[in-house]
Amino acid sequence: MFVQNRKRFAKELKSNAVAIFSSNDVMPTNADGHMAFVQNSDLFYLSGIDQEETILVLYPDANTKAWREMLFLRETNERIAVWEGHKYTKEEARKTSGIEEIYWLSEFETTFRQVMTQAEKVYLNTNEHTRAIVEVETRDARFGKWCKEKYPMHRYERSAPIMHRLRMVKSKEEVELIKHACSITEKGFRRILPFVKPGVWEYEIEAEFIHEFTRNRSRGFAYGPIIASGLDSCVLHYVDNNKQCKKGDVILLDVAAEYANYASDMTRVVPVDGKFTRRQKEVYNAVLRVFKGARKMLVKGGNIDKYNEAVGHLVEEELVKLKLLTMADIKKQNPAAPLYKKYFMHGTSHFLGLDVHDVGFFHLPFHAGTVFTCEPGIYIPQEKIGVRIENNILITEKGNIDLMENIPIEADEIEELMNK
Ligand SMILES: [Mn+2]
Repeated sequence: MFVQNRKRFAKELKSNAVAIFSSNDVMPTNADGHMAFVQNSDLFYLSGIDQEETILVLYPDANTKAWREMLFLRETNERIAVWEGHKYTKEEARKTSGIEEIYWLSEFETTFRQVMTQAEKVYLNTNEHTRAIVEVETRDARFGKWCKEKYPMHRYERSAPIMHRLRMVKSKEEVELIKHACSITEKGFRRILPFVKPGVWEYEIEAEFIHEFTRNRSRGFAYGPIIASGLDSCVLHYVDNNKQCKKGDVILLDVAAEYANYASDMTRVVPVDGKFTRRQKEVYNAVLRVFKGARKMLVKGGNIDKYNEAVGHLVEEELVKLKLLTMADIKKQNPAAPLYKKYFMHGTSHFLGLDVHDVGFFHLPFHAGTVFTCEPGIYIPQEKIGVRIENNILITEKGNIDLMENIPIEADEIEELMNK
């Protein structure tokens, strides 16, 4: 998979160009603490190396064959082995990445200097995710500054647009990994259904999920889990997960597992006492109809603006049935600020892959091989009912496949499993 990924990337480069990718930093906390390491997704996509202080250099047109693909690793020693544990040996890195030329980091500057005497263009990697707020300088950014200062006369190019195009279309292998992440998420959801009872604490539900994820070889949550009961089911990014769940309330669960660095992303809503009230079920089924309608529209050639507009109309219809809006209100509304947004204020879909909000281009038509989330919702704070239903959908040549089709979604099935 990583060999193929590099081949695809190399094809997109201009002639006589070198591209450099750096791993992420190990992020500090306090004192001598640090956060769990999270690899740079582009470096991982192109090498499979999940280790700090790694540099990947790709120079497909190099005359010197050894320069076409090079990987620089942190040199391990007995002390590191004792204190931090195992790090990649050159042989292991070769096996994982399929790259022949593996060096220690100490050799980087001299090797890179030689490469730069021949390469004319340099592709640097920047975080160009549309929603990224980058306050902390990344290793990629630091390298870019260093490189431009040291080699000011080269022509600089951006890797990000290439990476976004490549990563938005998943290979068979990637789809299998996302599917596997979905299947672990399913196990977690099935585990908590009979566990949820009035009086349970939100963090206890979180603990059940992580137990199931970890024992299935997931490294954990694909993103900060949202376990939101009662009024907080209407808070889109509630992550406190510290309340006791009360009889008569719903719990919104936006929780999913990662597997092999690939994310899944699921949302379900369950009644605390195992039985939805009539009104809760009405809202739940309204969102479920919107979900099913939206899912049908995730097909090759689709357009995100038209899709969002169409989903908006489905939500409008349901809001009228729920007596939250009237047709008269809708006829008078400002089309630039439709009234349904009061109850459904977020987008319906985002790209999914190595990152939960994966990279990709929304201005391009939907591609076969893209995995989208489908996650409509209706939030009614005055009734303490927030419902979002979210599955992960693979667009194919002729339609789509719901990668979470095995995860219980019908209200009746959820109730049944809770009362088993
Ligand atoms: Mn999502």
